[in-house]
Amino acid sequence: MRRTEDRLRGALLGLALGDAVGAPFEGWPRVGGAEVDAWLDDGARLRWTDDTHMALALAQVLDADDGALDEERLGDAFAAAFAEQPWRGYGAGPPQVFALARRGLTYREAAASLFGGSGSFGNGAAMRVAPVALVARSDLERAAELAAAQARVTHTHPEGVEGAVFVATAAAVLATSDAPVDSMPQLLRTTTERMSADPLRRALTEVLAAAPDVERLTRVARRVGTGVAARESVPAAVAALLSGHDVVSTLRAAVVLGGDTDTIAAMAGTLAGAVHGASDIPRRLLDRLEAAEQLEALASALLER
Ligand code: R7I
Ligand code: MG
Ligand code: MG
Repeated sequence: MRRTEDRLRGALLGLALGDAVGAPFEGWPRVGGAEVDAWLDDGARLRWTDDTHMALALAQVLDADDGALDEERLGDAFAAAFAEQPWRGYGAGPPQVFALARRGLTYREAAASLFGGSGSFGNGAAMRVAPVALVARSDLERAAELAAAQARVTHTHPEGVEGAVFVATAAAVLATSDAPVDSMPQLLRTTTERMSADPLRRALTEVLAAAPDVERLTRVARRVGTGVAARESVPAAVAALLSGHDVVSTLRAAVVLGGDTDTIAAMAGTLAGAVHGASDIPRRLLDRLEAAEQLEALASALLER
């Protein structure tokens, strides 16, 4: 039981650490391993971006709502966080949603109206979803429902929603399963089979088929892409997870892919934290991580409920 709690806590801390480790490289087409290593060894503060900022708001609402999720309350919490710190590197979509909601639309209506009425297929709902795993634990139906509900506040495109459902259910199953680490691809295959949004599902299936060959995983991830679309960055995060042997090597594998590095590393960190646990994260990195104490306290609050 304690081990499961360490792993769930690892999902939330892994998200924030990955976000902060990847942040300086966001948008680089490729990143050298030596550059990531130099940053990991640097003493500077590890500052996170919108990915963690939104995850904190989600965690606070889940805690206050006793594990339930009121979409309007969550939307208000996201909007308030953005109004306070709009410089955290937000995507273009969420601020538009907040503006439309201020004019009277529900958050879900506002989100659905974006991008010509298709809703966002960005990774914004998947990057922030870790707190859902701490609430749902081994209840994968609950993880899927909460992940989709929190997604639709800003992302209604099926791929935007399913990216979040995948990351949440994968984190929940990885943290609560007794299966050995080398059976991860099999566990994730089961999670993938629940999905229907096709380019995303197909890319995930390709990544899972490439494990455990690290070179092949990298090749598939580069072919699928490392952009802000959930259909690219969520499979890239899984490729990094399956290329790493602990939290730090997973984050390194995520960042060297380039592209949306903060978010790929945030999602890879969510999953690697769920596998290896918070206790696997080196103290020297936690000491550098912005608001680590707040994140740890929120994790405890969600786990104590
Ligand atoms: O998904 P979102 O919150 O962005 C998250 C990303 C992460 O990398 C963060 O670190 C931060 O940097 O931003 O924001 P959205 O604006 O909803 O989606 C991201 C981008 O994907 C959009 O700004 C569009 O460029 C693109 N996009 C779409 N383009 C065309 N049609 C998303 N959905 C669509 C679409 O339906
Ligand atoms: Mg970001
Ligand atoms: Mg990003």
